[in-house]
Amino acid sequence: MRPVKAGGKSRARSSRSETPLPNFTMAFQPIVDIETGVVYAQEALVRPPGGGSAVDVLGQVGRRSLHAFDQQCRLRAIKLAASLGMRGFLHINFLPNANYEPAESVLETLNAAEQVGFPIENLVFEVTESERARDSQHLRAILHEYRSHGMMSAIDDFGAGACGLNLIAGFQPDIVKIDLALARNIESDRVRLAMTRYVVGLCRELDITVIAEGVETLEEAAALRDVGVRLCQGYLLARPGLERLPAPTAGVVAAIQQAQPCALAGPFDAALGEAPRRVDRQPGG
Ligand SMILES: [Ca+2]
Repeated sequence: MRPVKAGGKSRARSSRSETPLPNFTMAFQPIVDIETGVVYAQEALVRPPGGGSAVDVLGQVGRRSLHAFDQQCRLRAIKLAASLGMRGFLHINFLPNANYEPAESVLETLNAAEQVGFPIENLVFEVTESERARDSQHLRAILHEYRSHGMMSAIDDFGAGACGLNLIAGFQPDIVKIDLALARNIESDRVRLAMTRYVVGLCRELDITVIAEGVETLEEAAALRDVGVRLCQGYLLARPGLERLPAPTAGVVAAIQQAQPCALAGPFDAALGEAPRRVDRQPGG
């Protein structure tokens, strides 16, 4: 791939940062295919150098430093993932409210990936609903720019905001991550089960991959399995690992596969199950 030069605008923006950027590193948390046990992707999460909460780092980032910090985060994530020999998809979070210019935003990412030989097509950018709602036209332009370079996008925390369906109407992401609040105790909640089943059906029809996040118990995982969710992330499968790529907890995938059917879920519509699924696309590189 041709080297890409970052524009002067980007440097100017970084240099007007008001506060120095805090020290930070990255943890990774896997997204696991519960049908095969394969790690489908790893999500990069900001952490203080010795471990702890992302809030401890983000609280030190001034408003005018958000963009520079966001760029640093993705560079760090890509470089660290490459140095750890990551093979699958790498999910990176868009920092809410960072000021992006579509073309500019993509250049440093392309440069970083190229520097360390990380395949561009394995990058997935997660955007929260709230971020999209703030300025959906602008964000759509950014996501189109990323897509034009072969990168993927995911709507994060889907279902947490008020306008999830409007988002999908305006821009079809590659991936939808169902908000962890929908997974909580889903096995005993007819409403959450129905909503999740609906999202799964909708996404299959639109060729969008579904990921359930915040999966904490075997019962939740079994209920998600029974409404057709195949990709799961959460403490049940693996906690985030500081500067390492965690594998799923030993035996957990087999336990999910063998878990009793969820009594409330009922049989999953076989016709839906035959639709093509983006999960069949394997990461390159
Ligand atoms: Ca996320």
